[in-house]
Amino acid sequence: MKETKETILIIDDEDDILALLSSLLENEGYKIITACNGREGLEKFQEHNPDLILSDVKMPVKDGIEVLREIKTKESDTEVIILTGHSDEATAIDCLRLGAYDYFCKPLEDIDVLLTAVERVLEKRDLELKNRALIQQLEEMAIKDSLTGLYNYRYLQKCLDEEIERSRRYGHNFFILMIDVDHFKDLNDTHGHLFGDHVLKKVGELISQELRYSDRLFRYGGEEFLVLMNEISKDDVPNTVARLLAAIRNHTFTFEDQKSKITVSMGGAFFPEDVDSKVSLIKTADQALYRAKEAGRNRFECCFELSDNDLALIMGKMQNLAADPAAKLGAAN
Ligand code: GH3
Ligand code: MG
Ligand code: MG
Repeated sequence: MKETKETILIIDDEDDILALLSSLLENEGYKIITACNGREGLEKFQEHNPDLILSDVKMPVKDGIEVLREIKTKESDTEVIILTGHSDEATAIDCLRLGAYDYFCKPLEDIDVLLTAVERVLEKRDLELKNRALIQQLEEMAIKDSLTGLYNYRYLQKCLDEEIERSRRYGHNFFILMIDVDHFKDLNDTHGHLFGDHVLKKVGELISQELRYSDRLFRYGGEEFLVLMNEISKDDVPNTVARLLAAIRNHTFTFEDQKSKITVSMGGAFFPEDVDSKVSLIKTADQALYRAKEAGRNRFECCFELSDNDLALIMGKMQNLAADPAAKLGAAN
């Protein structure tokens, strides 16, 4: 008996063929589902998502070719082997063109040949699925940072190039926010590098929780993060940065038996309002971040004017949230 339990759907309008193939393949350890015409076959396909279909060609209601066509247009991973009468061999060859793996003429002369084909096609499918998962994993690894799971610096460069291109072509603007953990070196020195690693992962999570679906978060470098935001106006900035500053300031980082609180500083810049190239965009946000550090940390700076009201909003919301971390920001307005 086979150990793996792949599912095979057999579609045929001849009861004795269904019975024969079911018993043979069940004996090999496969899980068998049967259908007596194309329409029922497609219903069972939807319901069970089988690994393989063995399908007759000439059947009432819906024939094997229609079954094959529908399955292949659904971009399904299900393989198909066609069973047909000798008089229909030309049609069976058409089925190969439509994506069937193989075909066999009935009556089946050597059942072992069919069993071998079933085994081979399922092995091929298994290998293809594993390869696909591996490629997906490699693609993820190429754009993600291994510690935080956030997008990495290399992917940021690509995204910025694309955003700038989009902005020039369609006139959209976008905003970048550089975020740097304050006195992170001291934190490492006091609590150890592993605690520092935990804080970096958690900061990534805390920032993510405050972002919208369309925002993208990157680990820019050691203890620096960058948020790329589309569809944000200058008026939205104070609210957004206040939320982020507060979320981090109010969190107590706990790892093993150690606890600590941290703050972050932020610098922001809009493209194309503030700058005209990727280099100047990064430089401008970086300079704003530097000014936030110089001004005492735990704050936000940018190169556009923030009104006194905006600043009061940022500080006010931070204090509100510090007093009541559960408070909703919107309520402070
Ligand atoms: P400032 O407030 O001016 O930003 O001071 P700072 O101490 O945060 O900045 P500084 O650039 O002096 O130090 C950053 C530290 O971040 C130094 C480096 O060892 C640490 N660091 C960088 N990457 C990692 C990491 O992956 N894990 C840990 N635990 N520490 C890291
Ligand atoms: Mg720092
Ligand atoms: Mg830094």
